[in-house]
Amino acid sequence: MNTLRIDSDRLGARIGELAQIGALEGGGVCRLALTEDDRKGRDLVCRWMQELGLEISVDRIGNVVGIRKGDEQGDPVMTGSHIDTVATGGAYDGNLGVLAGLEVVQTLNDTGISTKRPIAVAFFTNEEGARFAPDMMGSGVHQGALDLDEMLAVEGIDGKTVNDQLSAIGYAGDAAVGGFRAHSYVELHIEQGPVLEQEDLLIGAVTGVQGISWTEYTISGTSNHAGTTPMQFRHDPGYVAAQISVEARRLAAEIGKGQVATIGQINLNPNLINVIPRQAVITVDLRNIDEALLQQAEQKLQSYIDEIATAEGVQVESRTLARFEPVAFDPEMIELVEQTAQALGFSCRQMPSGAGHDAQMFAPNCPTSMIFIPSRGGISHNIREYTEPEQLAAGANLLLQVMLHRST
Ligand code: HGY
Ligand code: MN
Ligand code: MN
Repeated sequence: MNTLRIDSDRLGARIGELAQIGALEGGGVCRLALTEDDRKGRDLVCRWMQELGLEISVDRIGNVVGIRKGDEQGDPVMTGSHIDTVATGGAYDGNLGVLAGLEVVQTLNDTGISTKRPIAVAFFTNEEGARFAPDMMGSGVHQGALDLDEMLAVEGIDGKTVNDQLSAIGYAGDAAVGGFRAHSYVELHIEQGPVLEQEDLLIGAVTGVQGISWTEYTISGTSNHAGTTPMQFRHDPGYVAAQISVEARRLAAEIGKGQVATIGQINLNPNLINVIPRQAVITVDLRNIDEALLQQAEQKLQSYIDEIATAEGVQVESRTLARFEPVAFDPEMIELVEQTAQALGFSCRQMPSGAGHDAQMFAPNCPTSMIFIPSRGGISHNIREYTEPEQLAAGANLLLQVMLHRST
């Protein structure tokens, strides 16, 4: 194993500087996709890419790719992630993968090491899907899994479209989408779960990503007076939304085998204490590593909703916001991550990802895997998200070695 190592202080300083953009009072980061803060974050990372001599391209959905030339032409060995966050995000989710990629480049620049293959570092538009669904939007378009025009037309939770907001922040690029191919893709990311910490391990060699199903249900009933309307005459969307929430939890327990269900949004209209709601809008996030079980969860929930809607005399319209099947990463890449971790003396285990990632969009098109490092308390999508500097450094050093191996 060579003695090349990243500069962990420099990596930490970049993570800290980027986290200032969209910083929340009391900690954490809010940098929702295609907002003014996203623009500022993009500008900063592009400046760093420029300073590192990368050749920068911006594509039609705002993905940004910086390429370090290789001795030979050809598909690059690629890394990257996202710099958009959820509204109550942390400094590491996504950001780490992009900045560790820049740190790999700077380490190679500083030591004058050239690689046979080009190296690419990217950040992808709207990985989170929190403002504009689906998640992994930019990487999905970049790799041809999602349609550009459909995604540009997506309206966000604030009624604005991707297309408008992309132009508003000045990142509607002209590079084509869908055809970019990497030689291989490896992404460093915090685990965002409790496994590595609980097993006192440093590295996760990620085997794949579980299936994701996001559905929005709009429930329409009869608004009425809270005091004068006898219970048997009610058609209450709020009550049906509450039942869906309870059933989703029960269903996850019944199916088991890693099935998860989350009600992230419930909006009532008019949302007043003494008015039976006219409408309720609820979102359901179902996930499972097993596609058949995920379909079972979807079907069982839908039948339950049909039943209670009839009983309550309300109408329910459903809209699919995201649907991605489980993805398996490349066995050779997984083994490379694992063996390189062991060669570096890092404890390591293979594990699937509970969260969606840009890497899953590359998996059908090139050998792909991911590197996980621990999340303190297994916490993420929460302002208390934290990972130790030594763990960040280990992840970035492993990324350096894996990318060196693939590009020389
Ligand atoms: O939802 C997810 O799994 C990711 O954070 N976009
Ligand atoms: Mn992420
Ligand atoms: Mn996330």
